[in-house]
Amino acid sequence: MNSTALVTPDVLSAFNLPHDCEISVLSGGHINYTFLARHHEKSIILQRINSFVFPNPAHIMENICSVTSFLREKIISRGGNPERECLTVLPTTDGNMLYVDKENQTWRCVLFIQDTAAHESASNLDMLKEAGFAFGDFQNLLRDFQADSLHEIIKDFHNTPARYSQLMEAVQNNPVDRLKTVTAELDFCNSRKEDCSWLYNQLSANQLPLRVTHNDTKMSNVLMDNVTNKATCVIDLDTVMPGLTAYDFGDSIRAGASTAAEDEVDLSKVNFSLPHYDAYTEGFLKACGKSLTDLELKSLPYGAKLMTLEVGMRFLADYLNGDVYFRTSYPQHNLDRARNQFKLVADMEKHYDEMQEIVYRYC
Ligand code: GN1
Ligand code: MG
Repeated sequence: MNSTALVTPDVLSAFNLPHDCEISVLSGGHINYTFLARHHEKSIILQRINSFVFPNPAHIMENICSVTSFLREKIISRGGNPERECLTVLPTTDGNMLYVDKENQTWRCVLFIQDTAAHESASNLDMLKEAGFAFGDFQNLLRDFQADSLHEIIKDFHNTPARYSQLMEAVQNNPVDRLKTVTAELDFCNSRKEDCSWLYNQLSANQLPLRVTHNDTKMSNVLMDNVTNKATCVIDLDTVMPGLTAYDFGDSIRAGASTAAEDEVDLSKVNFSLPHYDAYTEGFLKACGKSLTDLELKSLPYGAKLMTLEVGMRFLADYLNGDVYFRTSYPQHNLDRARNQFKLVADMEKHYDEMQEIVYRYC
């Protein structure tokens, strides 16, 4: 089915959009459906929220609205343009942040930021530096926000030992009989079981501060200005929650310092790039380095390794569970993604000391 058909006239009316809008799909995400609705000069983004992944969309919108209004004030007070530098949620005609359609699907609408684009990967190192700066700035602007006032949208989202347990549960249940195909991948995870707990233990012992984190800090979640190539706005705020700096830094490195796409099957093309890591780290620490504790700085490279291992375990668990969480294009898609991420983990482990040195160089 062409997914643009999901955008029914009712959905358009709910957000006061004309029925002859031109609708196109904005691809990239594995979870929500995202559409661009254009009408003459006006463009907005419509999203159908995945209710399996996000059972409480109202909580998402509460988090997004409180974080964006806080950011807006900060952006104004430093002389910026909040409509370009911050996500703006557009309410329905009756003033709600969400619309539930006849199929019981939940929709929201945000302002499209003109002359910007989301890029799946960085075409040069400056782009990575920009993305690093944008996510570091996001964190820095929110440093006085009461992190624990936010809803925990997905429980244990970056709790790596819990993700390991979920993988073990999938192994036990083996609901679609795929277990026999993943022996090497499970060995890889099992031999890193102890590593999974490092960040979690530091957090539990109050050694690392709880921050407002984005939790899905890939390149494509920063809009870049088409003219200046500067990072303009951090988007996809669904998973903004209390978390650790190492989650955001780490997830960016996972996605941005790989030499190949997340589902590249030729693993000889999947390598960890130190120059990419260096560029991102420079941008990130320039924006927020001064507000990080010594242990937070030390935790950053570990975050890169753990976020990569973690999403690899999530892909593997979803493969074993029959692809119920991440959208896939072919039966082995999640397994290919998992293998790809594990290759990256192994590569990061080889470069760990250099990763640590680069952090200290920029702080
Ligand atoms: C999902 O849908 P997308 O691409 O924004 C996932 C992230 C993963 C990412 C892997 C809510 O994000 O945690 O890192 O896929 N989001 C959720 O590409 O699970
Ligand atoms: Mg996302």
